[in-house]
Amino acid sequence: MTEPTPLIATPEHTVEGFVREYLRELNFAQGTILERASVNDHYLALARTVRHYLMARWITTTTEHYRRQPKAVAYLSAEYLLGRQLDNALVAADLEDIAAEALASLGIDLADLREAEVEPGLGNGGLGRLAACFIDSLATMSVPAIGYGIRYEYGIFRQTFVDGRQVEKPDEWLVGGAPWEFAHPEHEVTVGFGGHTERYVDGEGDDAVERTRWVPGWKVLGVPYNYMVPGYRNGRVNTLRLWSSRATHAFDLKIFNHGDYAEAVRSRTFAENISKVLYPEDSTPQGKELRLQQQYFFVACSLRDFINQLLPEDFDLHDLPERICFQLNDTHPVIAVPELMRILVDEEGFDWDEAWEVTRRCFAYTCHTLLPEALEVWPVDVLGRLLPRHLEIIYRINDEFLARVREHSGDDELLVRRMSIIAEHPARSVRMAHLATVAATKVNGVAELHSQLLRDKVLADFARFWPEKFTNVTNGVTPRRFVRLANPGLSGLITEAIGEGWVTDLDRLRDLEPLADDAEFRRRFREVKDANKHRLVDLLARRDGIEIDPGTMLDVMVKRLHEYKRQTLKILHVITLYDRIVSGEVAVEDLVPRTVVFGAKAAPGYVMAKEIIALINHVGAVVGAHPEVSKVLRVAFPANYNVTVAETLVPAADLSEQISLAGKEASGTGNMKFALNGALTIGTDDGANVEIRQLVGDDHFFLFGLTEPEAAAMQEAGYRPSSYYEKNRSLRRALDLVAHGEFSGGNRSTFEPVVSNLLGEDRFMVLADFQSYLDAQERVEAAYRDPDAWSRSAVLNVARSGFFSSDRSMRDYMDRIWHAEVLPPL
Ligand code: GL7
Repeated sequence: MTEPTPLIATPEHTVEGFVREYLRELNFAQGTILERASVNDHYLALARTVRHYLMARWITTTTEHYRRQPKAVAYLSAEYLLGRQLDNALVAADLEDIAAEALASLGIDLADLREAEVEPGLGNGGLGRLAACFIDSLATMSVPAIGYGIRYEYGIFRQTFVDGRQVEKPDEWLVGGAPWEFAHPEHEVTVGFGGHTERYVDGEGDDAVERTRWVPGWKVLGVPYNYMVPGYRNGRVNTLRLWSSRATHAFDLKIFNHGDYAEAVRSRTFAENISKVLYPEDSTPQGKELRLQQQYFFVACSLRDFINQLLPEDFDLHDLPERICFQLNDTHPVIAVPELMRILVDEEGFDWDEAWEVTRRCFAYTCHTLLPEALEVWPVDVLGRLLPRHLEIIYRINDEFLARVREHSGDDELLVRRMSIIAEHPARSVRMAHLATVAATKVNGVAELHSQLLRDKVLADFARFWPEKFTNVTNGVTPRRFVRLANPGLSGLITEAIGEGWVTDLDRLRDLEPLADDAEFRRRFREVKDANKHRLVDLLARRDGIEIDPGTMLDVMVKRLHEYKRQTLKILHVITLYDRIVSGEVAVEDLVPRTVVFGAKAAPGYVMAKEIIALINHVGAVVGAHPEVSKVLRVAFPANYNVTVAETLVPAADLSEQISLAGKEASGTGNMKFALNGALTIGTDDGANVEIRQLVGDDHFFLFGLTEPEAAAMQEAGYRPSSYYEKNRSLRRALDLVAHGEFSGGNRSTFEPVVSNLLGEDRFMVLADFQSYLDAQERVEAAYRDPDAWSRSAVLNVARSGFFSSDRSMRDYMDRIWHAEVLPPL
């Protein structure tokens, strides 16, 4: 690359400048005029206008990365749950006021255009959202970083309810146009699949070496789509590069040459299927072959792209570890390890040891789970058929690794079997977490407790073998999206009190602590919460036709539907309250009025999760229809919970439900968003809850439930859930109501699977924690009755949660794992 040509000037940062640019977009890109434009025309014109203000920063940042060749980070993630782009870009470019005024001068309401954006839902839940927070923080901190992933044509399904049951609809997020992406077909990458490997002799005489080459059976193309990742007012814009699959041009030729149209189209369909749809399983991969194709497709494209496009032509790949750290976001991208080995050994002529030395220094691995069923495993026949060369490489990595284990452990064959990358039972397969751990310079968990359990349980043999490899980085969330953008009222209040530095230095929230004792500040804090509740009331009325009372306590449980997260525990609490009122045990006057809000998608194939959704909706209907109960208790379950809904819901919440069985939720990040927005947490000693409680203080957190060691010991001793049913009257009554058809029109079979699962197995110990949860809820009620004390606690939650900024997470990754450079802000 030579000197960059000077840029066309960025549009003027004024209302007039904005109007001019906007009208130009409307006329020349949308081909319409103000009077004729549809809402979508307006939205697209607006998006492009905003984008123009960021363009110079983007080009400058990219050019500087190329010129300086700094130590950088490539985040490899199969998911990015981005949320809407417009507002984030407006805030980053400092254009909110200008844009609103400019549009108003044209008779357009910015709020209407915001609503036109369909969020890119290219992720399932916490893991995908975390990736989105991380790239935001990296850009804001001027770290040279690139995100690599997949441009799914269909993101996470759109959830609807029919008779209270989940029905999935395709997420057609691209149909209205995609103004935030830039396609670069000229940078397409070819990716092979299948075929076979062959040995050949390279060179002659003394120089002759035996080499291996992979002859793929078929190929597909990856086309990159670039997205801006704007830093917050620091002049930097990083890149997110998502890959879309296409058939190779050879297939087009075939159509003409052989007239075999059907076959050509079939091949095309195969290729295009790879990036067609996001797998909707959260924490429980189904081991589908297409998923492995997706994984290999995007990492092969990304490595090739990094080497060909981002490194200078004369770059010596021996120096790769000085230039990049590829961060593996869970096991999904781990096939990148044998891919880099293949590139170095087969294509670049490295000898094996040299290649391994480079590879192992280039990767780091984040594990995001503790559930054994979430650890990805690929049957060797699937992997070998799809990626024969990679399987050979994995075998060799394993052989060399196990030789070292034997050397160190004196042939402890049980240990060798446990640590092997290849599992023999129930079927011969590749354990991707083992491969990642063997290859990575560092392995991290995502909260203190999780990292500890990784070291002690899930990866204990590895932690003994390589203690220095293991570290923790507690997750974080971006304060830009989840406070500054989502909660303008609170943001204004904070800025007024302590200045605006907190947006990029969240530890400053500490300065709010004294204000928790200031009655006037608390009053204004309550005013903000109240206004946020009214915003939520409007949203739910408009979007879902759900009516809620802003005068009630807002008790919120939003996250994927999973048994380990224990939405059933929450609904059993609701049923208990219902029962107590209906049976006359308590008078409605004695209860704190609450609205319990759920938001949750279930993986389409996860039958029990879908039953639980139906149960919640049915309980909600009965509760809402009861003349007495509904005075103090309502259940709202808006369908299709997503990032956009979270942005209105989280700031309105009073109570945050984080009630997983201890030792099961790796971290959680919703828990952080709620605390930062001044909700109090009712939670178990699990994941990042532990750290939230330590920071905000026991008096401002409602702890309940078994600890991880207690739960483990109880399981060990033989957990018998029915004993709780027998002992605990409230629990018995609640479960009996469900079993007897109270919420299913008298039909006893409807929720039988849920009840018998709880009574028979109850893998996540809902019944064991039930009483403790009820007791904690009584403490919540008592606390809520004193609004002043409650808001004091809420303010302290905000003031003490600055640690949970993803900027801090990024600093920790930088110090402990990446050691990348930081560029000066522009
Ligand atoms: C998850 C964990 O379940 C969640 O606790 C964590 O906060 C998140 C980000 O680290 O990662 N692991 C996982 O497989 N999914 C998650 O959300 C889908």
